[in-house]
Amino acid sequence: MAEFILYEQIDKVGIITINRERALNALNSQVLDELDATLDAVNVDEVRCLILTGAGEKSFVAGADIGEMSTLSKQEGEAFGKKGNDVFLKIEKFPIPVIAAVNGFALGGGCEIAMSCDIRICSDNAMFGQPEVGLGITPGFGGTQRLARLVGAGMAKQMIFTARNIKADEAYRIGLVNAVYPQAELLDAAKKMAETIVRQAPIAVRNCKKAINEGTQVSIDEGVAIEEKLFGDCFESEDQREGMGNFLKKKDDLPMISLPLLQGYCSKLETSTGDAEQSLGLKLV
Ligand code: CO8
Repeated sequence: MAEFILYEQIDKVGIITINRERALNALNSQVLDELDATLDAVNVDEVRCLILTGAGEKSFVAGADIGEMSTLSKQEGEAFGKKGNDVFLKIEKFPIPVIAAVNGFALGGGCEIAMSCDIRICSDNAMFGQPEVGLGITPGFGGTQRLARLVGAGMAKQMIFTARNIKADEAYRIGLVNAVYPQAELLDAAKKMAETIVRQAPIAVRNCKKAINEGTQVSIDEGVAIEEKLFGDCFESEDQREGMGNFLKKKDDLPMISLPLLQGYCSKLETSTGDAEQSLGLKLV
């Protein structure tokens, strides 16, 4: 039984909560191990989207545990970096989408774990930053890499070199988060987004994640080749047959109208037959 990680499944959505509130959910080795084990235990045939958040209303994750790091040797430092990186890469490559609901401080390792998720939304009291250089270290859980990829090298360098924390509105402005919500509404907003995702065709969603993740690391030619392969993979699947079948069926179910009638109607409204067909939900016969 995990001490610092809570896991809850609501229908097809899994919610992972980092639950070490007395240390503002800072990541020590135990938290990382428990998070790793929790991810391994998620049944991805049942769960189609994950939400990652922190316990309480003050902090998402206030970084890697400074107490634990303070006495590390060079080798131990590197090993601790690898431990975090392995878990964060597992999140990034997780077969289903992961939404970070950033409910407060996301500093150092906290900003880094949020960036390993597919989508970030945050509360209005959230604060992001990579304060490592002030502690005499570099970001060690992927911050130099993911921040530069997300907000551009110039902005990432400014944030990392100055160790300046930024508030939710600035994080939104630079594209580090997709949306900002009042604290009390954040988790519901994350659930709503997750519910919208789980209503889509699951194989297609997984393939989109893979195509974006893999495609953004390579040339455009290689990227579109990755997409072609994953696009092709969707065909002959139940999702594709059902998804396209439903669309065509809906078209069949539309009320019918003859061309002369539609033309007469359109000339009165001064609109095109195509527009009228669409906006009125009619099928031309
Ligand atoms: N590590 C350990 N404990 C922490 C951390 C942390 N990162 N952050 C907060 N805490 C603890 C505090 O020590 C305190 O514990 P206690 O009550 O026992 O004294 C408790 O949480 C509450 O914190 P504060 O009293 O400081 O709360 P405030 O509201 O006054 O301040 C802050 C909140 C501003 C978030 C402040 O706690 C702070 O600055 N925390 C540190 C933030 C930080 O620098 N994070 C980056 C850490 S470095 C990092 O993440 C590197 C990642 C890569 C590692 C690679 C390894 C090789």
